[in-house]
Amino acid sequence: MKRTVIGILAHVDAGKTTLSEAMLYTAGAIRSPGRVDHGDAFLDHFELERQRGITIFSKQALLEYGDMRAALLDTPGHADFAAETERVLDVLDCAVLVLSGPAGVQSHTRTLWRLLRSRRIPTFLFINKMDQPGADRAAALRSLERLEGAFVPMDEFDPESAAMCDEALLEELLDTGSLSDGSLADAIRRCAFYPCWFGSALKMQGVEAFLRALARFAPGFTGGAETAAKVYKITHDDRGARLTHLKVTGGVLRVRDMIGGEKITQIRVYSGARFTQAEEAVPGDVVAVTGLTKPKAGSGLGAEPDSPGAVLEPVLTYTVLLPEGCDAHRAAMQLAQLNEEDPQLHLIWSEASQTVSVQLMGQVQLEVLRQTALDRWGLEIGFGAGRILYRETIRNTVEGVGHYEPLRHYAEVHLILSPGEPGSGITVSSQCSEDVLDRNWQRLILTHVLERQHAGVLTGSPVTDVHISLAAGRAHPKHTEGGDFRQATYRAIRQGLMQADNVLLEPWYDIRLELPQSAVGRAVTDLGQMGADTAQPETDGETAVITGRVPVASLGDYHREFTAYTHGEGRLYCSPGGYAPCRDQESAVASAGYDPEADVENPPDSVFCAHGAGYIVKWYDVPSMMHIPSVLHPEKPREEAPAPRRRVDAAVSDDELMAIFERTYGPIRHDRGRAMRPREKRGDAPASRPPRPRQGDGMEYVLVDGYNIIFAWEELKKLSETDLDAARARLINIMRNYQGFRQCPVILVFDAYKVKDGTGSMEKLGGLTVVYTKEAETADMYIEKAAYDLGKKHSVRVATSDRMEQLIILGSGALRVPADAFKAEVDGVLRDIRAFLEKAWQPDPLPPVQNPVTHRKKDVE
Ligand SMILES: Nc1nc2c(ncn2[C@@H]2O[C@H](COP(=O)(O)OP(=O)(O)OP(=O)(O)O)[C@@H](O)[C@H]2O)c(=O)[nH]1
Ligand SMILES: [Mg+2]
Repeated sequence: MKRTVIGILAHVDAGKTTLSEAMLYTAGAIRSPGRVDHGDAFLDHFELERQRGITIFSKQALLEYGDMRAALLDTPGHADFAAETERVLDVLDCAVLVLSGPAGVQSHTRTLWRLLRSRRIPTFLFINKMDQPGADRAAALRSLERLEGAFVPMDEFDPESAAMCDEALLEELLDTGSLSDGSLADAIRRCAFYPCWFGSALKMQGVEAFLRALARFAPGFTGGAETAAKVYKITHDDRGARLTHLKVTGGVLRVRDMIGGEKITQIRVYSGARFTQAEEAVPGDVVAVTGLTKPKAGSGLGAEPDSPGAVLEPVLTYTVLLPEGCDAHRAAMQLAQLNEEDPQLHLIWSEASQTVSVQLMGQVQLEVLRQTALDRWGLEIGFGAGRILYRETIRNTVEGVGHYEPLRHYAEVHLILSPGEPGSGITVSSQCSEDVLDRNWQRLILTHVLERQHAGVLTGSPVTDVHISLAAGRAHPKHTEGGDFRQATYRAIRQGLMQADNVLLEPWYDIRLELPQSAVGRAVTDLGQMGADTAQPETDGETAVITGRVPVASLGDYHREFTAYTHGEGRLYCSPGGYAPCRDQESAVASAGYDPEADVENPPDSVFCAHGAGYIVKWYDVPSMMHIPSVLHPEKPREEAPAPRRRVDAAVSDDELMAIFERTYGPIRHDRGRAMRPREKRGDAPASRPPRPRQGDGMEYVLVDGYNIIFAWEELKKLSETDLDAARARLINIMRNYQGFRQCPVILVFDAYKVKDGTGSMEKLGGLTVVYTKEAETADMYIEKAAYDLGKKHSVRVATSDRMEQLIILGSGALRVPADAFKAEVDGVLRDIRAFLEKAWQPDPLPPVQNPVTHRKKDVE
C-alpha cells in the first residue's frame, strides 16, 4: 500500500473542508459528511472554527482508498492564517489545490501557488462548486492562465494535451499511441503538468472520480533507513500536553525512543479531533508525539535537516493590552505557548515596559488570538493600535567592513552590499579568492550573513532585497574563533548600511472586493484616498468585483466600514502583496525615532587592538583602519593606524614592519603593544636587510611594469585568469611591502590605454606610486619616459619581462631586472620581513594591566 501525505490548499471558502469531508465519506472513513455551515464538520472541530465557519488550524484525517493510504492535511484558506498553511508544506508528498469554479483564481490562490511551485510540490486541482449557477468549465480553465505552469483537464482527458507538456510523454505517445499510468504519475510528480478535475464537494459530484485519480497518480512516500522526522506543527491538547506533529521520513519511531535527548512518551495518530495511540510510526506516517519540548515547527529530527524559514511574514505589530491587575509576567508566559504554536507571532516580552508585543497578518487573526487567550486561560486581552512592520533596503552599492580584534581574537570582513530584486530577500555570494581567505572561513561568514535578520539603519526594521557578496576577509592562524567572524560580519553589514542610500519599504495587500453594484462608487472613492492601485470594477449582474493593491497602512480596519456600508453583503479579501518603497519615508523614519548608533545590539563600529587591548573605532573611521585594502575603492590609500609607539633607530619602524607583515601574512600576535616595546636583547635587523636608502642624488628608483609582472609570475597569472582585479590588488600589496621594507621609491605602472576617455591616474600609497596610464599611452611608453626623466638624477631599475625595455636601458642607462629575478628579490625581502619580525616578537613578561574602560574612552576621543 502506498503512503502519501496530501495537503488541501485553497483560497478561503473555496470548499477545502467540504471536499475533505466528502473524500473521507466516500472512502468510508466517516459515516456522514459534516457540514461547515451546520457547525458539525469532522475537521473544523474547534469551537472558534465552528462559530466562524472557517478553518483556522490545519488538521489531519486518514483515509484508505484502493491501494492508497493517505493522510489528508486540511489547511486554513484565510490569508491571516497563511503561515499555518505554509508550515504544512514541509511534509507534503503532493497537494490538492481547490478552486471555486465561479470565482476562479484569486489573489491568495496565487500566493499559495508560488509556494507550491517554489517547493516543486506535485499538485492536483479540484475545481469546485460547479453546481453553482454561473459556474462555467471553460471560464474556470481560462482563469488558470493567471497561474504559472501547464494544466491538463482530466475529466475529458486528451493524451495529446498531456504529451504537449513533456518530452518523455510525447515520445511514449508517438511510440505506443497511448500513455501509461506510470508515465503520467511520473510527469505529475515532476510537475511537468498539473491535472485538473471538476465537481461539487457539497453535492458529492466528481468526488469519487477525484479520489480514484489520487489513488492512481499520487506519489507515494518511501523514506530512508536512518531514523528521521520533520516537525510541521506544535499544539497543546486540552490538558496542556505539548504535541509535536511530525512526518516520519526515515527509520521507525517508537514509543520510549530517545530523540534529540528527549524521550517520546506517546505516539498519537490523529484523524479529526480523535486520536488512537500507536506503538510505532514508519516513513510516510504523520503523527503527533508527546514528551518532546525542544522541536519547533520546521525542525528536523534525527537525520532530517531543519527547514528554511517561512516566506510569508506578518505585516503588522500590536502591543497586547493586559487586563488591569493582571500579573504581566505570568500572562507573558501563557502567551508564549501561543508563540510556540505559531512562531510567526514573534511574541516579544519587554522587561523594561512589562509589555508583550505580537506580529499579526490581520484583523481576523487578532480576534482569534483574543478568543484563544480567553478560552484557555480566562485571560481578557486587548490590543493597542497596530503598527506597520517596515522593511529596509538599499539603492546603491557599498562596501561594508567589519573588524573584530579584542585581545586574542581576530577577524576582518569586507562585504559588498548591492540592491537585490524586490522580493528576493537576502542573497549571498563570494567573490573572494581562496588564496585570500580559506574556504571554510568564507562559508562561515556567509552563514553568519544568512543566520538572522539584520536591522536596517533607518528604523531598525529587517533588511531585505540586498545581495551581499563576500569580497575579502582575514583570519588569524591562532586567535580567530568562530564567533569572531560573526562579530565582524554583523558589523560589516551595519557599517555598509550606514554609508548606503537606504530605502524604507512598506507592506501592501493584494485586494479583491466583491460588493453590490450600488456600493461601487463609495468603494472606488475610498480606495482612491488610500492610494490603492485598482483595475476597472468588473460587473456581473448585481455584483461587482474590484481587484488591486493597497498599502497595508492605509487599509487599516477598513473591513468594518466596508461591511457596514455594504450591509454585510460585501466581501473584502486581502493577501500579502509584497513590499514597496514607503510613500512618505521621511515622516515614517522620523516617527520611528530610531538612532542606529545607539542600537547596542547592532553596532556599526569595529573593534581594533592596540597596547594589547581592544578599542572601539567609529564606523566612519573603520575603512581607513582596515588591514586589507578596500575592494571597491582600492585606489584610496589606506591610512595607517595611529602608531602606538615608535622606535626611530631602524630604517623602517616597527609599526611599518607590522603593517607590512600583516598585509602579507596576517597578524601573528595580538600583544602588539608588547611587540612594539624596545627590547634589550631583541637582535637587530636581519643581515640580508638592504642598506638604508641614500638620499638625494643617486637614490634608486624601481619601475615595475604591472601587467607584465602579473603575467610572468605564476601565482598572479593564475589569479588573473579568474579575477584580474584581485591579481592587481595582490601585486599592489606585494609592492607596498617590498617598498616599505626597501624604502626606495617604487612606481608600479598599469596599462589603461584601452580605457576610453581614460585620463590616467596616479595614487600614492606611502612610498609606492601606482600609475594607470592615459588613454592611448602604454605602460611601455610611460616607463620609457619615466626612466629617462628619473635617470637624469637617480639610478633606476625597471622590472619587466624581456619583451621590450631594451630601448629604455639603452636610452637612459636604467637597469633592467627580468621578471623572475625580480620575483626572487621580492621573495627574499618578504622572507626577511618575516624572519625579522618573528625574531623580534618573542613574548615579553606580561605588560602592566591596563584599565580597559579608560583606555577605550581615550581611544574614542
Ligand atoms: N454550492 C456549493 N457550495 C459549496 C461547495 N463546497 C463548499 N461549499 C460551501 O462553501 C462554503 C465554504 O466551504 P468550506 O469547506 O468551509 O471552505 P474552506 O475552503 O474549507 O474554507 P476555509 O477553511 O475557511 O478557508 C460553505 O458554505 C460550503 O457549504 C460546493 O461544491 N458547492
Ligand atoms: Mg476549511
